Amino acid sequence: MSVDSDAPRSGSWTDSPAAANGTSGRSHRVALITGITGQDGSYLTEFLLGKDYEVHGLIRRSSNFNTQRINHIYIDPHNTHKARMKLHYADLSDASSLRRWIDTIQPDEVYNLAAQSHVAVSFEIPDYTADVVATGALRLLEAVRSHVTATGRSHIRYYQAGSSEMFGSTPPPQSETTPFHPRSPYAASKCAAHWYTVNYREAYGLFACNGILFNHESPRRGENFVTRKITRAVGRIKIGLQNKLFLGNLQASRDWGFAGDYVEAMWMMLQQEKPDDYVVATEESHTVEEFLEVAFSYVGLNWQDHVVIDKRYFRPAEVDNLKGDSSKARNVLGWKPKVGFEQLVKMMVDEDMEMAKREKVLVDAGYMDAQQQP
Ligand code: NDP
Ligand code: GDR
Repeated sequence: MSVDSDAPRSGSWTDSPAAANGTSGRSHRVALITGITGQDGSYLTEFLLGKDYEVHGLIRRSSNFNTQRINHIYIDPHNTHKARMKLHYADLSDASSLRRWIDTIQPDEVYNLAAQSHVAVSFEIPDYTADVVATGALRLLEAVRSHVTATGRSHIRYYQAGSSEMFGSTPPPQSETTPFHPRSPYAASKCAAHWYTVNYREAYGLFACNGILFNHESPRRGENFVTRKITRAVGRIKIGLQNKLFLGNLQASRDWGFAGDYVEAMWMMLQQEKPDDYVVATEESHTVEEFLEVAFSYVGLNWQDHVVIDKRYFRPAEVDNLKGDSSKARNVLGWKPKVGFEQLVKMMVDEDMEMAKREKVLVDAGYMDAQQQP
């Protein structure tokens, strides 16, 4: 996939003077997404393209392709009439790149989804996590604010990807009024990003919203988050490519929903008359052990025969119990989840069974080592 790093400074998708004043003269609404290559970025892009948006994604340079989750919706930018998703190199640690792309793209909506999003990893690389998750959000807010000041495009709307991890050790149910007590460098950084967003709303009148999203999963979930780690293992164990699954704390409880449902809530927040903050959750909580039970038994396996506890997957400080109260999002936005817990687990297992079957073909043909596991 090629990245349009040489995008025009003016062209069919840049703003007309009318749009600069807040009335869009363009035929499509324009969204800018950071973290477009991630789980949520891919679902949000599909959702916005379905609503006839033009979608610009900022991607970071990587030595390997990192666009697997959006390859299926990519159309070569040379095909100007059809390509409505465009990619540009930038990084949340590089303020100049953020400002440049905001000025060039002139988006109507900005979704800040980029993050070093792994809680356990944030204990290993706390400095970097704070730089991207906390200061990165500040850099993007500042790029939007200075763009608005320079152009008068005050209709621009900003979404910040907040997290239930911010509640940390505060007991459930957690709502917008529940105090934060973060338990990791990641969660503390998300708290900072949350308050930067509130501050830019109050200080500059920016239309800026925090979505406080509880865990959401899918077949596109990163393979080192616990749900996907489990469903990948279920597929591989069932097909005979793996026998053991090493995990940490099985008693942690999470409010797990489906990512496809949650990106809709992000969009809904930016369609309201006034900017505000919303909790998005299923309002049901399950332990990791319960997830194991549903996933393994679905394919006729007993998880106790395969799971081994490994201390290395325990965290220096754990978040024991998350369960959201999303009544505000349900009442004000009219949002509610469509996919329930069991349906989600089975959807992930089904997809990972298919992936394991494809892997088995490669292993049997000698193209892949069965030990190569996530
Ligand atoms: P992922 O980890 O799947 O995706 C993170 C994205 O951020 C990737 O596109 C990644 O790029 C990009 N990224 C990482 N570092 C940088 C950087 N320095 N500059 C630019 N881009 C960067 O996360 P999710 O899709 O699951 O989550 C989306 C957002 O929502 C994140 O901010 C996460 O913290 C937050 N969140 C997620 C929840 C969940 O349950 N999924 C719940 C609550 C909040 P690359 O592909 O190159 O790695
Ligand atoms: P979380 O998700 O930390 O909630 O953050 P993760 O799936 O990593 O952990 C959930 C719970 O499972 C326990 N656990 C393990 N976790 C992992 N990753 N690997 C293991 O082997 C394992 N064994 C047990 C963890 O201790 C934890 O209690 C996710 C991310 O998407 C964040 O970006 C987001 O903000 C929050 O969800 C809401």
